[in-house]
Amino acid sequence: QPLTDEYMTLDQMEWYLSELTDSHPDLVDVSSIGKSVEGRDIWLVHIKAGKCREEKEGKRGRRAKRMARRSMETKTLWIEGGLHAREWISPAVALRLIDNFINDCSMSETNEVYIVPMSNPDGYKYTWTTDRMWRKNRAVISNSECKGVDLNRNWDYHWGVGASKSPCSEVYQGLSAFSEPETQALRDAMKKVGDIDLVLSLHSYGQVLMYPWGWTADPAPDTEAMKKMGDIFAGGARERHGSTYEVVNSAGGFYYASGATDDWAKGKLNSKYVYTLELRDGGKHGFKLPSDQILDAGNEVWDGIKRFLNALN
Ligand code: 0X9
Ligand code: ZN
Repeated sequence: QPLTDEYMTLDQMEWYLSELTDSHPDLVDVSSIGKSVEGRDIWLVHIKAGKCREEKEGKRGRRAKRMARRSMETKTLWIEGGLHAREWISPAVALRLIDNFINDCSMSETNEVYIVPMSNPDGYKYTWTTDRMWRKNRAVISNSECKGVDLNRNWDYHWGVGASKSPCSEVYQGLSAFSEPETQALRDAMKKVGDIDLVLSLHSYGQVLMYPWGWTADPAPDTEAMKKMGDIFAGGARERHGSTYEVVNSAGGFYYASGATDDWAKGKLNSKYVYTLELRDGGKHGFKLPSDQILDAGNEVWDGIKRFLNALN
């Protein structure tokens, strides 16, 4: 089943993911890493290193695999999509990246790839049924009329420094760090993988690639390396359609905000390369990016990731 040029409903995404394992039983593993507030599964797609060529070429592939492995070190990457409900291009691009990694063995043969295309299923569902501009999850907050925690303010790294304590705010941080089952599930799954070289959190919009910290403007470890590799990503992403992605520090170039995936991945997981990527567009359509841009948006990010991974090796 090929991906279409339309945004998928949550049900369509789940069908798509379940078919993936049927058609790629050895290469792809899809597992639930936990449940949302309303009880929906959060799916993790693992595209396993060293399986792609074998699946496509049989014995011949196995030989090619040994050759490829000799010259390259296996890297591990983690891509998080759909944390913010209204940013529809994020899960759409995450799904395209899954497709790209499965079909292009030059990347998946030598890299362990983990992708969570939809991290906030309740919020996403809500944007289809009720409020297209919903951002948070759908947590019920005691003693409040308002619902939802901003899942990108709920991670436990300098939590509470730069986010809202008001449940009615769009950037409500929650009652405590990791109060939400969605962030707990993501945290536990990332810790289980452990050694992750590249963490990429997909958001929209603005076409900006941000490196930590977000909670302070002080430089994070590996800042120079993250900048340099960020520029390599941006160079790749620009090639196909001329789209520009600006590489900036979160707090310095964007705004202060604590409790995001990126700061936790940098500060607690100690991944070397950590980014939040604001996808298309620059502001013309914003969160309501027309679906005829999904393919181009996905392809340019794929180009950037390929450049990035090739430069790492
Ligand atoms: O504010 C956010 O959560 C992200 N932007 S968005 O428009 N998609 O909501 C940016 C997060 C950047 N990282 C940190 N501030 N740590
Ligand atoms: Zn976002």
